[in-house]
Amino acid sequence: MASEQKRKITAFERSIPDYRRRILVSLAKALFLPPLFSLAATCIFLGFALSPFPVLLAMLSIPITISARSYLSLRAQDRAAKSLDAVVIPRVKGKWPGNLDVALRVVKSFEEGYVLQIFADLLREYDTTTVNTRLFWDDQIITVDENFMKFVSATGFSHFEKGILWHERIDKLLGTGLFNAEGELWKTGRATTRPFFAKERISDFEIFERTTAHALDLFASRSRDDLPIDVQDLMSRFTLDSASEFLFGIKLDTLSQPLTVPGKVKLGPKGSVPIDGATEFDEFTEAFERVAVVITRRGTQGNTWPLLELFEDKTESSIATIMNWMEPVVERALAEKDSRKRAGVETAANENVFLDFLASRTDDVEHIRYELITYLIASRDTTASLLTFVMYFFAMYPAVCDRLRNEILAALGSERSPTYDALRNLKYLRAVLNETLRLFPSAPLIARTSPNTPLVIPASQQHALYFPPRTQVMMVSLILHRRQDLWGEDAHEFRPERWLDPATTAKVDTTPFMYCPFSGGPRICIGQEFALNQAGFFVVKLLQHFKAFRLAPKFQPPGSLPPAEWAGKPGRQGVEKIFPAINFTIHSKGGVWMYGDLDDK
Ligand code: HEM
Ligand SMILES: *[C@@H]1O[C@H](CO)[C@@H](O)[C@H](O)[C@H]1NC(C)=O
Ligand SMILES: CC(=O)N[C@H]1CO[C@H](CO)[C@@H](O)[C@@H]1O
Repeated sequence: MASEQKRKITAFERSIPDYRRRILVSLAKALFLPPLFSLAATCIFLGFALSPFPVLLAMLSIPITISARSYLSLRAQDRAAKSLDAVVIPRVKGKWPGNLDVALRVVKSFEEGYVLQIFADLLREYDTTTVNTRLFWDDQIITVDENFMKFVSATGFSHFEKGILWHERIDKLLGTGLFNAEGELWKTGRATTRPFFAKERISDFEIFERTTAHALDLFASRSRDDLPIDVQDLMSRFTLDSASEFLFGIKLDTLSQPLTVPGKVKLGPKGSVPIDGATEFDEFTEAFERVAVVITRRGTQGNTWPLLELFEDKTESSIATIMNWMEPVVERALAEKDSRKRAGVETAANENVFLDFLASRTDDVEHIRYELITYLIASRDTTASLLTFVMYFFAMYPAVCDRLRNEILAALGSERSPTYDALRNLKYLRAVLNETLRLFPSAPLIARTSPNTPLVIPASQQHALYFPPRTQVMMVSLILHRRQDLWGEDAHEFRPERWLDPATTAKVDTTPFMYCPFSGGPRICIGQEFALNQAGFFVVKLLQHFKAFRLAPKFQPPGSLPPAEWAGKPGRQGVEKIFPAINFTIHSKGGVWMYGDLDDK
């Protein structure tokens, strides 16, 4: 654990509402006010008689108030919907108060079930593509409806924000960064960074070359020793090293740190970790990994996480380490800009580095730091997840691997690196990436919160839907991407060939939100092209050197293989050879251990 570090509080941070206050106020409202009122009322009307009656009534007043409030708010919603000529979103009706039984089902499914299956099940039970879970008497919308998602992300974009729950969890880390910003701040941020992702810049593949070679060397040397490697770990080092290089101009060089050893790992928060618990990353990387774990945990705990952090903000020490590490890096870039300016040089020496690009546009150290950490988070696990699942599919479907390999070798031979244009011409490669992101979209859940006024949402169902005010909606692309009514009977199968069928691409073109691994609308992933280029580049080099892949289930840490009872279940659950899980991004429990067969030309 990092020692207590001091850091400067940023200007942005001073505007963040205090999560402790929010949770204490809502607890007081739910747990203390009703009994207090009830006691006061009994005293006033019955006098101070010492009897069990007022106490009993005071205790009962808590559930009574909650139920009454919930009942009144639902009836008010019903009336509002009617007056707006919309229908209410189907509500889950559990057996226990507050749908506690459903909540337990959700928790159990997140721990032991197939990834997000619980949501697919609920939607099927209510025969709908949008449902209101009403967990703990709260509106919480889940949707896999392409038109609903189009409204939230694109046509009705201006109505939605990331919402208070999101900001409470993550503001301190991401601050004014693009991923986190709202309104005008977001607009300016987007316009400023947009040019960095222009075609000229992302066609320069030199930055991918060295890191790719390094990662493939590690894989190859394992293969020569006839040992498996955890490709999920390999890919997250690969993407962290590449991202830090193009973002900060600094190599974190996690690929040079000792790899996890086959057979000597246990389950970690997001893959395999060494049994003896030691990783040897530098201070920054450690803090970066640690803060991601806390923020994800906050997400899975819902809006009650502040209860566990009443006395200590568990992100504080990691954020201090991260910010203190970045400050001199940013200061140096700004100083270099100033000295260039004094020397009369107009442009930055190397605007291929995001930091220099930002430094030439603003002097705001705090904002630059927030942008850097934002882009590191947004680019790292997402691309690693895509590449990990591509390799998993190569191992599962060797015919796909062979076909892609033939395409690559025919176009580029076994050595030549692809250019931007060469990549674009590899149609089957793009089909494989598309298909992988269809079944395993790296960021499978996107949340938005509605404004203070109710909305009417044009959905695919016959009638427009009433959307309650100040309510969160979770858009679940993973389930949407597997809907048989949109994708056909074989929706659960990995079949890249579907993308070569003009009927599929035509349908995707006319129904854009049926496929949205990068989201859509104004907040569509700004790094989409970059990610596809980086992933495409890596896959080309991979298949130039390796001809086949085999999973190594014996090396998965205990508890990370699909449970026996999954076999024979419908959809992907019945065929999966790994245990997909989500912790913000999608990954494989315990990593993906596999052998690679080198092509010894
Ligand atoms: C396979 C890789 C990737 C996938 C699947 C992916 C997916 C997504 C998705 C779904 C969003 C929308 C999130 C939301 O609105 O809540 C998003 C936003 C974003 N992505 Fe990506 N991403 C990937 C790679 C990257 C890369 C490589 C970068 C940077 C170089 C990047 C930078 C961002 C940023 C900055 C945003 C926020 C944009 C905004 O709010 O305006 N992403 N990404
Ligand atoms: C891949 O998906 C995109 C939609 O994101 C589509 O426009 C494109 O045609 C697809 N390409 C291939 C080759 O599958
Ligand atoms: C499904 C999964 O891997 N969940 C993990 C997410 O991260 C937390 C720690 O932050 C783990 O406890 C979970 O097991």
